[in-house]
Amino acid sequence: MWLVLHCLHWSFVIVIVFIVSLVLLYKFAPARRQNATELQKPNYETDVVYLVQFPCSPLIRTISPFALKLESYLRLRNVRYEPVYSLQFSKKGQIPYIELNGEQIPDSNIIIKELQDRGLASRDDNVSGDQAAVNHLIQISLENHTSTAYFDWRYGYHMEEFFNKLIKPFFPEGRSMFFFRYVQPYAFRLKSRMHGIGRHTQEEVAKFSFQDLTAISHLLGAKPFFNGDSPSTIDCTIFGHLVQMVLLPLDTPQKKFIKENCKNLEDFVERMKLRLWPDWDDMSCGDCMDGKKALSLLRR
Ligand SMILES: N[C@@H](CCC(=O)N[C@@H](CS)C(=O)NCC(=O)O)C(=O)O
Repeated sequence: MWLVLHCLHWSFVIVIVFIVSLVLLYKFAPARRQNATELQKPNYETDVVYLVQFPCSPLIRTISPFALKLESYLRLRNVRYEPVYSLQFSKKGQIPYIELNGEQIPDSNIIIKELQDRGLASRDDNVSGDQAAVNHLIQISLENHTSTAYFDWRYGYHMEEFFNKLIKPFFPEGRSMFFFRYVQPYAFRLKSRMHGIGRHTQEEVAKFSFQDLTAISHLLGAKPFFNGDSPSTIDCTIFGHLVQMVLLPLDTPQKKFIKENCKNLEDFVERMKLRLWPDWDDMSCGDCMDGKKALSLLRR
């Protein structure tokens, strides 16, 4: 028995070391590092925000809640922007990022602050100190807890269906897609485990996310938007994540929970779509990328 456990333990360690090596090799290969600062939109216009994001996906616009938050925010604040579709990650190794006057700025939260500091986007007005504090906590919960729960479900355990429905239609084929499809499930389960949430059963993880959703639904109540009658930054953040749960064409536990228990969140998604995304269907279809693909994507 001890020997079996011992062997299991070591085979687990070997598999993990193998996966970690693959991930590290992939993420930090010299060519990748070199490309990270290459402009995805070299022929840019002054003060136009070029939003570098993944190729689009059917029904949900993008698989990245962070890119959807940022793009919704740019629309909310009427910032002049253009999407650039790419699979090239930023120097911090993530998507989305922006290119502004030849400079790359990663991370949706840093970008929003930078745009405000540079006078390219207005700040939220009419948000009290208490509301701002609650908004901050909602954002932190969604970005560091709820999203890990629903990512764990889709990337860790339902990748094949997710890949066929959301990635295959408009993403190019190639090495990174192969990696995403076949290695990411293991890499994500390892990531969730290191995060801590992945040490629980899938049922428990789903229940944690339901608690977050119940709290968010309670905070919205009967209001049209989270801070009152008109949308603000936090609405864009929440919208980005709710789309991943409500509109994803997969039977996720979070979608079922929202439909059965948080009707106001489902209505909120539709309200945000009407307000900021009258072109939602067009922007969730492959043709919207015509003329807007980065060279790095076309080269693949
Ligand atoms: N804090 C970042 C999070 C961005 C993020 O996690 N992006 C994901 C795609 S949705 C990513 O690039 N993941 C790759 C990785 O973290 O290695 C933001 O707000 O922009």
